[in-house]
Amino acid sequence: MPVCEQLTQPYTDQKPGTAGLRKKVAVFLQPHYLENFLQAIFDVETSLKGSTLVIGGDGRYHNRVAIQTAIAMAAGNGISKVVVGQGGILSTPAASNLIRVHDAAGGLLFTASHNPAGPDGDFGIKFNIAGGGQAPEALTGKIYEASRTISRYRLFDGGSVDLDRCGNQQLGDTLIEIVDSVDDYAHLQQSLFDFDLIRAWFKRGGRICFDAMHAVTGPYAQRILIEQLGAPAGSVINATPLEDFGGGHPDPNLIYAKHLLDLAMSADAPDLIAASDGDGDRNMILGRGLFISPGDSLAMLAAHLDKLPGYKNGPKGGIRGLARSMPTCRAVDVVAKALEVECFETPTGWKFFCNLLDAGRLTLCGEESFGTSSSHTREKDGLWAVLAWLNVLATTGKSVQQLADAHWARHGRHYYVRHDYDELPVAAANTVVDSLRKALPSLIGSTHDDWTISQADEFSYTDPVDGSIATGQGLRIVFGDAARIILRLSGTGTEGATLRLYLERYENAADKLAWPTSDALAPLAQTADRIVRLNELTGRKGPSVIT
Ligand code: VG1
Ligand code: CO
Repeated sequence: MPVCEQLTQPYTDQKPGTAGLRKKVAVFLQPHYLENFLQAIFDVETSLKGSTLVIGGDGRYHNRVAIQTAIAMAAGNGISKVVVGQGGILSTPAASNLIRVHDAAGGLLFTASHNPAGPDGDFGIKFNIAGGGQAPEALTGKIYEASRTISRYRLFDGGSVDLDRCGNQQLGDTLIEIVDSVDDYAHLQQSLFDFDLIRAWFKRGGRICFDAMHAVTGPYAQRILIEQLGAPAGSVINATPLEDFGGGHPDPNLIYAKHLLDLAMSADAPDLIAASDGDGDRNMILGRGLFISPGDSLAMLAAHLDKLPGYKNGPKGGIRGLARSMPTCRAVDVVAKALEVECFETPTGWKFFCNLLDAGRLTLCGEESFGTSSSHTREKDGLWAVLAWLNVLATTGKSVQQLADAHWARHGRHYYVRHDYDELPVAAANTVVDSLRKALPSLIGSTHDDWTISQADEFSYTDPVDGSIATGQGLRIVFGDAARIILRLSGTGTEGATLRLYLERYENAADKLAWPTSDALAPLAQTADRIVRLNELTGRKGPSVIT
Protein backbone atom coordinates (compact mmCIF):
# COMPACT_ATOMS: atom_id res chain seq x y z
CA MET A 1 0.00 0.00 0.00
CA PRO A 2 1.28 3.52 -0.76
CA VAL A 3 0.47 4.65 2.80
CA CYS A 4 3.55 3.76 4.77
CA GLU A 5 5.05 4.22 8.18
CA GLN A 6 8.52 5.62 8.50
CA LEU A 7 10.54 5.08 11.67
CA THR A 8 12.07 8.19 13.20
CA GLN A 9 13.78 9.58 16.28
CA PRO A 10 12.58 12.63 18.15
CA TYR A 11 14.20 16.04 18.22
CA THR A 12 13.94 17.93 21.47
CA ASP A 13 13.75 21.51 20.20
CA GLN A 14 10.30 21.63 18.60
CA LYS A 15 8.68 23.95 21.11
CA PRO A 16 6.46 26.50 19.35
CA GLY A 17 6.98 30.17 20.30
CA THR A 18 4.81 33.28 19.99
CA ALA A 19 3.67 32.30 16.50
CA GLY A 20 4.45 28.67 15.77
CA LEU A 21 7.70 26.77 15.30
CA ARG A 22 10.41 28.98 13.82
CA LYS A 23 13.94 27.81 13.04
CA LYS A 24 16.78 28.28 10.57
CA VAL A 25 16.18 26.54 7.22
CA ALA A 26 19.17 24.29 7.99
CA VAL A 27 17.37 23.00 11.09
CA PHE A 28 14.26 22.18 9.08
CA LEU A 29 16.41 20.35 6.50
CA GLN A 30 17.55 17.77 9.08
CA PRO A 31 16.21 14.28 8.33
CA HIS A 32 12.56 13.86 9.44
CA TYR A 33 12.56 17.23 11.27
CA LEU A 34 9.53 18.63 9.46
CA GLU A 35 7.81 15.24 9.32
CA ASN A 36 8.18 14.70 13.07
CA PHE A 37 6.51 17.99 13.92
CA LEU A 38 3.71 17.46 11.40
CA GLN A 39 3.07 13.96 12.73
CA ALA A 40 2.95 15.35 16.26
CA ILE A 41 0.17 17.68 15.07
CA PHE A 42 -1.75 14.84 13.39
CA ASP A 43 -1.35 12.64 16.48
CA VAL A 44 -2.55 15.30 18.91
CA GLU A 45 -5.26 17.01 16.86
CA THR A 46 -7.29 13.92 16.08
CA SER A 47 -10.20 15.98 14.72
CA LEU A 48 -8.17 16.41 11.50
CA LYS A 49 -8.83 12.81 10.49
CA GLY A 50 -11.75 12.63 8.10
CA SER A 51 -11.86 16.42 7.82
CA THR A 52 -10.59 19.25 5.65
CA LEU A 53 -7.13 20.77 6.10
CA VAL A 54 -5.90 24.04 4.54
CA ILE A 55 -2.24 24.25 3.48
CA GLY A 56 -0.22 27.18 2.18
CA GLY A 57 2.77 29.38 2.85
CA ASP A 58 4.39 32.73 2.26
CA GLY A 59 6.43 31.50 -0.73
CA ARG A 60 9.77 31.53 0.99
CA TYR A 61 12.60 29.08 0.25
CA HIS A 62 11.57 25.46 1.01
CA ASN A 63 7.84 26.33 0.83
CA ARG A 64 7.01 24.03 -2.08
CA VAL A 65 8.99 21.07 -0.75
CA ALA A 66 7.42 21.41 2.69
CA ILE A 67 3.94 21.64 1.18
CA GLN A 68 4.43 18.44 -0.84
CA THR A 69 5.54 16.71 2.36
CA ALA A 70 2.56 18.05 4.28
CA ILE A 71 0.14 16.92 1.57
CA ALA A 72 1.67 13.43 1.49
CA MET A 73 1.43 13.20 5.27
CA ALA A 74 -2.14 14.50 5.28
CA ALA A 75 -3.00 11.73 2.81
CA GLY A 76 -1.15 9.25 5.03
CA ASN A 77 -3.06 10.36 8.10
CA GLY A 78 -6.59 10.03 6.79
CA ILE A 79 -7.38 13.66 6.02
CA SER A 80 -10.39 13.68 3.65
CA LYS A 81 -9.65 16.86 1.80
CA VAL A 82 -6.73 19.24 1.53
CA VAL A 83 -7.25 22.79 0.24
CA VAL A 84 -4.01 24.35 -1.05
CA GLY A 85 -3.31 27.86 -2.33
CA GLN A 86 -2.12 27.83 -5.96
CA GLY A 87 1.65 27.58 -6.15
CA GLY A 88 1.64 26.95 -2.41
CA ILE A 89 0.90 30.63 -1.80
CA LEU A 90 -1.42 31.76 0.98
CA SER A 91 -1.01 34.82 3.14
CA THR A 92 -1.62 34.17 6.82
CA PRO A 93 -4.96 36.06 6.90
CA ALA A 94 -6.05 34.44 3.62
CA ALA A 95 -5.32 31.01 5.09
CA SER A 96 -7.29 31.84 8.22
CA ASN A 97 -10.19 32.88 6.02
CA LEU A 98 -9.99 29.71 3.90
CA ILE A 99 -10.21 27.59 7.05
CA ARG A 100 -13.44 29.41 7.84
CA VAL A 101 -14.82 29.31 4.29
CA HIS A 102 -14.17 25.56 3.94
CA ASP A 103 -15.19 24.75 7.49
CA ALA A 104 -11.80 23.06 7.80
CA ALA A 105 -10.58 21.38 10.97
CA GLY A 106 -7.29 23.25 10.71
CA GLY A 107 -4.54 24.70 8.59
CA LEU A 108 -0.79 24.39 8.18
CA LEU A 109 0.98 27.62 7.25
CA PHE A 110 4.61 27.53 6.23
CA THR A 111 6.06 30.87 7.21
CA ALA A 112 8.55 32.56 9.47
CA SER A 113 6.65 35.83 8.98
CA HIS A 114 9.06 38.72 8.40
CA ASN A 115 12.21 36.78 9.31
CA PRO A 116 14.65 36.74 6.38
CA ALA A 117 14.19 33.91 3.87
CA GLY A 118 16.43 31.92 1.55
CA PRO A 119 18.74 28.94 2.21
CA ASP A 120 20.46 30.80 5.07
CA GLY A 121 17.26 32.34 6.37
CA ASP A 122 14.41 31.08 8.52
CA PHE A 123 11.53 28.70 8.01
CA GLY A 124 8.51 28.02 10.17
CA ILE A 125 5.14 26.36 10.70
CA LYS A 126 2.01 27.85 12.19
CA PHE A 127 -0.74 25.41 13.02
CA ASN A 128 -4.22 26.94 13.00
CA ILE A 129 -7.33 25.28 14.31
CA ALA A 130 -10.97 25.14 13.24
CA GLY A 131 -12.31 28.68 13.18
CA GLY A 132 -9.03 29.94 11.74
CA GLY A 133 -7.09 30.98 14.85
CA GLN A 134 -3.62 29.86 15.87
CA ALA A 135 -3.44 26.83 18.11
CA PRO A 136 -3.76 27.89 21.75
CA GLU A 137 -0.91 27.31 24.19
CA ALA A 138 -2.45 24.20 25.76
CA LEU A 139 -2.54 22.56 22.33
CA THR A 140 0.95 23.62 21.21
CA GLY A 141 2.20 22.31 24.55
CA LYS A 142 0.73 18.88 23.77
CA ILE A 143 2.18 18.95 20.25
CA TYR A 144 5.59 19.74 21.70
CA GLU A 145 5.30 16.85 24.15
CA ALA A 146 4.28 14.50 21.34
CA SER A 147 7.26 15.64 19.25
CA ARG A 148 9.61 14.60 22.06
CA THR A 149 8.57 10.96 22.00
CA ILE A 150 7.71 10.40 18.37
CA SER A 151 8.95 7.16 16.86
CA ARG A 152 7.19 6.94 13.46
CA TYR A 153 5.29 9.05 10.97
CA ARG A 154 2.81 8.21 8.25
CA LEU A 155 2.82 9.38 4.68
CA PHE A 156 1.36 8.54 1.31
CA ASP A 157 4.34 7.35 -0.68
CA GLY A 158 3.75 7.73 -4.38
CA GLY A 159 3.30 10.75 -6.59
CA SER A 160 3.24 14.43 -5.91
CA VAL A 161 0.64 17.09 -6.53
CA ASP A 162 0.71 19.76 -9.25
CA LEU A 163 0.57 22.84 -7.02
CA ASP A 164 0.10 25.22 -9.93
CA ARG A 165 -3.03 23.72 -11.50
CA CYS A 166 -6.29 24.91 -9.92
CA GLY A 167 -8.88 22.19 -9.48
CA ASN A 168 -9.13 18.73 -7.95
CA GLN A 169 -6.50 16.01 -7.77
CA GLN A 170 -6.48 12.76 -5.84
CA LEU A 171 -3.77 11.32 -3.63
CA GLY A 172 -4.90 7.90 -2.37
CA ASP A 173 -8.18 8.49 -0.57
CA THR A 174 -7.53 12.20 -0.10
CA LEU A 175 -8.96 14.87 -2.36
CA ILE A 176 -6.56 17.73 -3.05
CA GLU A 177 -8.16 20.99 -4.19
CA ILE A 178 -5.84 23.69 -5.49
CA VAL A 179 -7.59 27.05 -5.17
CA ASP A 180 -6.81 30.56 -6.36
CA SER A 181 -4.80 32.15 -3.54
CA VAL A 182 -6.62 35.49 -3.68
CA ASP A 183 -10.29 34.91 -4.66
CA ASP A 184 -11.89 34.20 -1.29
CA TYR A 185 -9.78 36.77 0.50
CA ALA A 186 -10.69 39.50 -2.00
CA HIS A 187 -14.33 38.53 -1.68
CA LEU A 188 -14.15 38.88 2.10
CA GLN A 189 -12.62 42.37 1.89
CA GLN A 190 -15.32 43.42 -0.56
CA SER A 191 -17.94 42.51 1.99
CA LEU A 192 -16.34 44.76 4.63
CA PHE A 193 -15.40 47.96 2.79
CA ASP A 194 -17.04 50.42 0.42
CA PHE A 195 -15.16 49.54 -2.76
CA ASP A 196 -17.22 52.02 -4.84
CA LEU A 197 -16.29 54.88 -2.57
CA ILE A 198 -12.60 53.94 -2.56
CA ARG A 199 -12.68 53.60 -6.37
CA ALA A 200 -14.18 57.11 -6.59
CA TRP A 201 -11.45 58.39 -4.24
CA PHE A 202 -8.79 57.05 -6.58
CA LYS A 203 -10.63 58.58 -9.56
CA ARG A 204 -10.53 61.95 -7.84
CA GLY A 205 -6.74 61.64 -7.66
CA GLY A 206 -6.20 59.81 -4.35
CA ARG A 207 -2.83 58.07 -4.34
CA ILE A 208 -1.33 55.11 -2.50
CA CYS A 209 2.05 53.40 -2.47
CA PHE A 210 1.86 49.84 -1.17
CA ASP A 211 5.12 47.94 -0.75
CA ALA A 212 4.69 44.16 -0.84
CA MET A 213 8.43 43.79 -0.12
CA HIS A 214 8.73 40.82 -2.51
CA ALA A 215 6.74 38.76 -0.04
CA VAL A 216 3.31 37.15 -0.06
CA THR A 217 1.01 40.20 -0.34
CA GLY A 218 2.04 41.12 -3.90
CA PRO A 219 -0.69 39.12 -5.67
CA TYR A 220 -3.30 40.19 -3.11
CA ALA A 221 -2.48 43.90 -3.38
CA GLN A 222 -2.25 43.74 -7.16
CA ARG A 223 -5.70 42.18 -7.46
CA ILE A 224 -7.49 44.29 -4.87
CA LEU A 225 -5.81 47.68 -5.09
CA ILE A 226 -5.05 47.85 -8.80
CA GLU A 227 -7.59 45.58 -10.52
CA GLN A 228 -10.60 46.00 -8.24
CA LEU A 229 -10.15 49.48 -6.79
CA GLY A 230 -8.50 51.13 -9.78
CA ALA A 231 -5.40 52.45 -8.02
CA PRO A 232 -3.00 53.84 -10.63
CA ALA A 233 -0.49 51.38 -12.12
CA GLY A 234 2.69 51.49 -10.07
CA SER A 235 0.79 51.88 -6.79
CA VAL A 236 2.00 48.43 -5.69
CA ILE A 237 5.76 48.02 -5.60
CA ASN A 238 7.92 44.91 -5.15
CA ALA A 239 4.83 42.89 -6.02
CA THR A 240 6.42 39.59 -7.04
CA PRO A 241 6.89 37.10 -4.19
CA LEU A 242 10.46 35.79 -4.24
CA GLU A 243 11.91 32.79 -2.38
CA ASP A 244 14.43 35.01 -0.61
CA PHE A 245 12.15 38.08 -0.47
CA GLY A 246 14.67 39.72 -2.82
CA GLY A 247 17.30 39.49 -0.08
CA GLY A 248 15.30 42.04 1.91
CA HIS A 249 13.75 42.01 5.31
CA PRO A 250 9.97 42.24 4.91
CA ASP A 251 9.44 43.58 8.42
CA PRO A 252 7.61 46.82 7.76
CA ASN A 253 8.86 49.32 10.31
CA LEU A 254 10.89 52.50 10.39
CA ILE A 255 14.17 50.63 10.05
CA TYR A 256 13.52 47.96 7.42
CA ALA A 257 11.12 50.15 5.45
CA LYS A 258 12.92 53.43 5.93
CA HIS A 259 12.52 54.15 2.22
CA LEU A 260 8.79 54.46 2.88
CA LEU A 261 9.38 57.01 5.62
CA ASP A 262 11.58 58.93 3.19
CA LEU A 263 8.79 58.75 0.60
CA ALA A 264 6.27 60.00 3.16
CA MET A 265 8.49 62.97 3.95
CA SER A 266 9.18 63.80 0.28
CA ALA A 267 7.53 66.60 -1.68
CA ASP A 268 5.68 64.14 -3.91
CA ALA A 269 4.37 61.86 -1.17
CA PRO A 270 1.15 59.97 -1.94
CA ASP A 271 -1.83 60.23 0.46
CA LEU A 272 -1.24 56.79 1.96
CA ILE A 273 1.96 54.79 2.15
CA ALA A 274 1.74 51.24 3.45
CA ALA A 275 3.53 47.93 3.59
CA SER A 276 2.99 44.40 4.80
CA ASP A 277 5.35 41.70 6.03
CA GLY A 278 6.53 38.30 4.78
CA ASP A 279 3.27 36.45 5.41
CA GLY A 280 0.88 39.36 4.99
CA ASP A 281 -0.39 39.73 8.53
CA ARG A 282 1.39 42.96 9.51
CA ASN A 283 0.81 46.48 8.27
CA MET A 284 2.66 49.77 8.36
CA ILE A 285 0.76 53.01 7.79
CA LEU A 286 2.17 56.40 6.85
CA GLY A 287 0.52 59.55 5.58
CA ARG A 288 1.99 62.52 3.80
CA GLY A 289 4.55 63.83 6.31
CA LEU A 290 3.94 61.38 9.15
CA PHE A 291 4.20 57.83 10.42
CA ILE A 292 1.23 56.41 12.30
CA SER A 293 2.41 54.12 15.08
CA PRO A 294 0.59 50.77 15.21
CA GLY A 295 -0.99 51.65 18.55
CA ASP A 296 -2.26 54.93 17.12
CA SER A 297 -3.47 53.21 13.97
CA LEU A 298 -5.50 50.80 16.11
CA ALA A 299 -7.01 53.66 18.13
CA MET A 300 -7.77 55.79 15.08
CA LEU A 301 -9.40 52.90 13.21
CA ALA A 302 -11.42 52.13 16.34
CA ALA A 303 -12.65 55.72 16.39
CA HIS A 304 -13.79 55.55 12.75
CA LEU A 305 -14.78 51.90 12.38
CA ASP A 306 -18.51 52.52 12.63
CA LYS A 307 -18.32 54.47 9.35
CA LEU A 308 -17.23 51.37 7.42
CA PRO A 309 -19.89 49.10 5.87
CA GLY A 310 -18.81 45.85 7.55
CA TYR A 311 -18.97 47.42 10.99
CA LYS A 312 -22.03 49.66 10.90
CA ASN A 313 -24.64 47.47 12.53
CA GLY A 314 -25.16 46.59 16.13
CA PRO A 315 -25.96 48.38 19.37
CA LYS A 316 -22.60 50.19 19.65
CA GLY A 317 -22.18 51.12 16.00
CA GLY A 318 -21.05 47.57 15.35
CA ILE A 319 -18.18 47.71 17.84
CA ARG A 320 -18.55 45.08 20.52
CA GLY A 321 -15.21 45.46 22.20
CA LEU A 322 -11.61 46.45 21.61
CA ALA A 323 -8.35 44.81 22.62
CA ARG A 324 -4.61 45.24 22.52
CA SER A 325 -1.65 43.17 23.59
CA MET A 326 -0.12 44.24 26.90
CA PRO A 327 2.94 46.08 25.48
CA THR A 328 0.80 47.96 22.91
CA CYS A 329 0.22 51.59 23.90
CA ARG A 330 -2.99 52.44 25.69
CA ALA A 331 -4.38 54.76 22.98
CA VAL A 332 -7.13 52.28 22.16
CA ASP A 333 -8.17 52.16 25.83
CA VAL A 334 -9.01 55.86 25.63
CA VAL A 335 -11.20 55.29 22.56
CA ALA A 336 -12.90 52.30 24.21
CA LYS A 337 -13.79 54.51 27.15
CA ALA A 338 -15.23 57.17 24.85
CA LEU A 339 -17.23 54.54 22.96
CA GLU A 340 -18.27 52.86 26.20
CA VAL A 341 -17.18 49.42 25.05
CA GLU A 342 -15.08 46.77 26.80
CA CYS A 343 -11.32 46.90 26.32
CA PHE A 344 -9.10 43.86 26.88
CA GLU A 345 -5.38 43.61 27.56
CA THR A 346 -3.95 40.27 26.38
CA PRO A 347 -0.49 38.69 26.21
CA THR A 348 1.61 39.14 23.08
CA GLY A 349 0.58 36.87 20.20
CA TRP A 350 -2.57 36.89 18.10
CA LYS A 351 -3.88 33.60 19.50
CA PHE A 352 -4.85 35.36 22.72
CA PHE A 353 -7.50 37.42 20.91
CA CYS A 354 -9.21 34.43 19.35
CA ASN A 355 -11.41 33.25 22.22
CA LEU A 356 -12.74 36.79 22.68
CA LEU A 357 -13.39 37.09 18.95
CA ASP A 358 -15.18 33.72 18.90
CA ALA A 359 -17.27 34.77 21.89
CA GLY A 360 -18.38 37.90 20.03
CA ARG A 361 -16.83 40.22 22.61
CA LEU A 362 -14.29 41.83 20.27
CA THR A 363 -14.57 43.69 17.00
CA LEU A 364 -11.11 45.22 16.57
CA CYS A 365 -7.76 44.35 18.11
CA GLY A 366 -4.09 45.00 17.58
CA GLU A 367 -0.48 44.74 18.63
CA GLU A 368 2.35 47.23 18.72
CA SER A 369 4.29 44.97 16.33
CA PHE A 370 2.34 46.31 13.34
CA GLY A 371 -0.59 43.92 13.68
CA THR A 372 -4.23 44.96 13.35
CA SER A 373 -7.34 43.02 12.47
CA SER A 374 -11.00 42.54 13.23
CA SER A 375 -13.62 39.90 13.83
CA HIS A 376 -13.69 39.12 10.08
CA THR A 377 -10.89 36.56 10.47
CA ARG A 378 -8.74 35.02 13.20
CA GLU A 379 -5.33 36.36 12.25
CA LYS A 380 -3.95 39.83 11.99
CA ASP A 381 -4.52 41.11 8.49
CA GLY A 382 -2.12 43.54 6.81
CA LEU A 383 -4.11 44.43 3.70
CA TRP A 384 -7.30 44.67 5.73
CA ALA A 385 -5.74 47.52 7.74
CA VAL A 386 -4.66 49.27 4.55
CA LEU A 387 -8.15 48.96 3.09
CA ALA A 388 -9.66 50.19 6.35
CA TRP A 389 -7.46 53.29 6.20
CA LEU A 390 -8.34 53.83 2.53
CA ASN A 391 -12.01 53.58 3.39
CA VAL A 392 -11.61 56.07 6.25
CA LEU A 393 -9.76 58.50 3.96
CA ALA A 394 -12.45 58.14 1.28
CA THR A 395 -15.34 58.48 3.74
CA THR A 396 -14.04 61.45 5.68
CA GLY A 397 -12.30 63.24 2.81
CA LYS A 398 -9.54 64.07 5.29
CA SER A 399 -5.81 63.44 5.07
CA VAL A 400 -3.94 61.10 7.41
CA GLN A 401 -2.39 64.16 9.10
CA GLN A 402 -5.79 65.81 9.64
CA LEU A 403 -7.22 62.59 11.07
CA ALA A 404 -4.25 62.17 13.42
CA ASP A 405 -4.34 65.78 14.60
CA ALA A 406 -8.06 65.60 15.31
CA HIS A 407 -7.63 62.29 17.12
CA TRP A 408 -4.83 63.54 19.38
CA ALA A 409 -6.68 66.80 20.09
CA ARG A 410 -9.67 64.82 21.30
CA HIS A 411 -8.11 61.80 22.98
CA GLY A 412 -4.55 62.87 23.76
CA ARG A 413 -1.43 61.24 22.34
CA HIS A 414 0.57 58.19 23.37
CA TYR A 415 4.18 58.58 22.33
CA TYR A 416 5.62 55.13 21.83
CA VAL A 417 8.79 53.30 20.91
CA ARG A 418 10.20 49.77 21.07
CA HIS A 419 13.88 48.98 21.55
CA ASP A 420 14.98 45.51 20.46
CA TYR A 421 18.17 43.91 21.71
CA ASP A 422 18.72 41.08 19.23
CA GLU A 423 20.94 38.01 19.40
CA LEU A 424 21.91 38.36 23.04
CA PRO A 425 23.54 35.44 24.82
CA VAL A 426 20.64 33.64 26.51
CA ALA A 427 22.30 33.92 29.94
CA ALA A 428 22.71 37.71 29.61
CA ALA A 429 19.08 38.16 28.58
CA ASN A 430 17.94 36.07 31.53
CA THR A 431 20.07 38.09 33.89
CA VAL A 432 18.36 41.30 32.78
CA VAL A 433 14.90 39.81 33.21
CA ASP A 434 15.69 38.11 36.53
CA SER A 435 17.23 41.18 38.11
CA LEU A 436 14.37 43.43 37.08
CA ARG A 437 11.84 40.87 38.31
CA LYS A 438 13.54 40.89 41.70
CA ALA A 439 13.57 44.69 41.83
CA LEU A 440 9.92 45.18 40.91
CA PRO A 441 8.33 45.18 44.42
CA SER A 442 10.77 47.80 45.68
CA LEU A 443 10.02 50.11 42.76
CA ILE A 444 6.38 50.74 43.62
CA GLY A 445 5.86 54.26 44.93
CA SER A 446 9.25 55.56 43.78
CA THR A 447 9.40 58.73 41.73
CA HIS A 448 11.47 59.20 38.58
CA ASP A 449 11.55 62.62 36.95
CA ASP A 450 7.94 63.72 37.35
CA TRP A 451 6.46 60.25 37.31
CA THR A 452 5.64 57.94 40.21
CA ILE A 453 5.46 54.17 39.77
CA SER A 454 1.95 53.03 40.63
CA GLN A 455 2.35 49.38 39.68
CA ALA A 456 5.26 47.05 38.92
CA ASP A 457 4.60 43.39 38.23
CA GLU A 458 4.91 40.45 35.89
CA PHE A 459 1.94 40.26 33.56
CA SER A 460 -0.19 37.15 33.66
CA TYR A 461 -3.49 36.69 31.94
CA THR A 462 -6.63 34.74 32.68
CA ASP A 463 -8.62 34.18 29.52
CA PRO A 464 -12.09 35.63 30.18
CA VAL A 465 -13.72 32.95 28.02
CA ASP A 466 -12.14 29.62 29.00
CA GLY A 467 -10.30 30.62 32.18
CA SER A 468 -6.92 29.39 30.94
CA ILE A 469 -3.98 31.16 32.51
CA ALA A 470 -0.84 32.44 30.78
CA THR A 471 1.97 33.43 33.14
CA GLY A 472 5.30 35.15 32.62
CA GLN A 473 4.03 37.47 29.88
CA GLY A 474 6.36 40.42 30.44
CA LEU A 475 7.50 42.75 33.21
CA ARG A 476 5.69 46.07 33.45
CA ILE A 477 6.40 49.27 35.28
CA VAL A 478 3.39 51.56 35.24
CA PHE A 479 3.37 55.27 36.08
CA GLY A 480 -0.42 55.63 36.32
CA ASP A 481 -1.88 56.80 33.01
CA ALA A 482 1.23 58.88 32.30
CA ALA A 483 3.79 56.33 31.20
CA ARG A 484 4.88 52.69 31.10
CA ILE A 485 8.12 50.77 30.73
CA ILE A 486 7.79 47.13 29.67
CA LEU A 487 10.36 44.39 29.22
CA ARG A 488 9.81 40.99 27.68
CA LEU A 489 11.66 38.18 25.95
CA SER A 490 10.76 37.58 22.31
CA GLY A 491 9.33 34.21 21.33
CA THR A 492 10.02 34.38 17.60
CA GLY A 493 13.78 34.77 17.27
CA THR A 494 15.96 31.99 15.89
CA GLU A 495 19.37 33.13 17.15
CA GLY A 496 20.24 33.70 20.83
CA ALA A 497 17.67 35.70 22.79
CA THR A 498 15.92 38.94 21.88
CA LEU A 499 14.83 41.36 24.57
CA ARG A 500 12.20 43.98 23.84
CA LEU A 501 11.92 47.18 25.83
CA TYR A 502 8.74 49.18 25.25
CA LEU A 503 8.33 52.84 26.25
CA GLU A 504 5.03 54.69 26.34
CA ARG A 505 4.20 58.26 27.42
CA TYR A 506 0.83 59.96 27.38
CA GLU A 507 0.20 63.68 26.90
CA ASN A 508 -3.07 65.50 26.38
CA ALA A 509 -2.19 69.20 26.71
CA ALA A 510 -2.65 71.05 23.41
CA ASP A 511 0.95 72.26 23.32
CA LYS A 512 2.40 68.78 23.87
CA LEU A 513 0.85 66.91 20.97
CA ALA A 514 3.34 67.59 18.18
CA TRP A 515 6.68 66.68 19.68
CA PRO A 516 9.10 64.45 17.78
CA THR A 517 8.60 61.01 19.32
CA SER A 518 12.27 60.59 20.23
CA ASP A 519 12.25 63.89 22.15
CA ALA A 520 9.05 63.01 23.96
CA LEU A 521 10.49 59.67 25.06
CA ALA A 522 14.06 60.71 25.87
CA PRO A 523 13.48 61.22 29.63
CA LEU A 524 11.62 57.90 29.90
CA ALA A 525 14.42 56.14 28.02
CA GLN A 526 16.89 57.45 30.59
CA THR A 527 14.66 56.29 33.43
CA ALA A 528 14.41 52.86 31.81
CA ASP A 529 18.15 52.71 31.43
CA ARG A 530 18.57 53.34 35.16
CA ILE A 531 15.91 50.84 36.23
CA VAL A 532 16.31 48.03 33.69
CA ARG A 533 20.08 48.42 33.17
CA LEU A 534 19.91 46.75 29.76
CA ASN A 535 23.11 48.28 28.41
CA GLU A 536 25.00 47.77 31.64
CA LEU A 537 24.04 44.10 32.04
CA THR A 538 24.42 43.10 28.39
CA GLY A 539 27.49 45.16 27.56
CA ARG A 540 25.66 46.64 24.60
CA LYS A 541 25.85 50.32 23.69
CA GLY A 542 22.22 50.50 22.67
CA PRO A 543 19.39 48.61 20.99
CA SER A 544 19.87 46.74 17.69
CA VAL A 545 16.60 48.06 16.30
CA ILE A 546 14.39 50.98 17.33
CA THR A 547 10.85 50.97 15.95
C1 VG1 B 1 6.47 39.14 17.70
C2 VG1 B 1 5.59 40.31 18.08
C3 VG1 B 1 4.18 39.83 18.36
C4 VG1 B 1 3.65 39.05 17.15
C5 VG1 B 1 4.61 37.93 16.80
C6 VG1 B 1 4.19 37.20 15.55
O1 VG1 B 1 6.57 38.25 18.80
O2 VG1 B 1 6.11 41.01 19.18
O3 VG1 B 1 3.37 40.94 18.66
O4 VG1 B 1 2.38 38.53 17.43
O5 VG1 B 1 5.92 38.46 16.60
O6 VG1 B 1 4.12 38.08 14.46
P1 VG1 B 1 7.82 38.23 19.82
O7 VG1 B 1 7.55 37.12 20.78
O8 VG1 B 1 9.04 38.05 18.97
O9 VG1 B 1 7.82 39.58 20.47
V1 VG1 B 1 4.19 37.53 12.86
O10 VG1 B 1 3.93 38.74 11.87
O11 VG1 B 1 4.97 36.24 13.03
O12 VG1 B 1 3.12 36.40 12.58
CO1 CO C 1 3.79 38.12 9.98
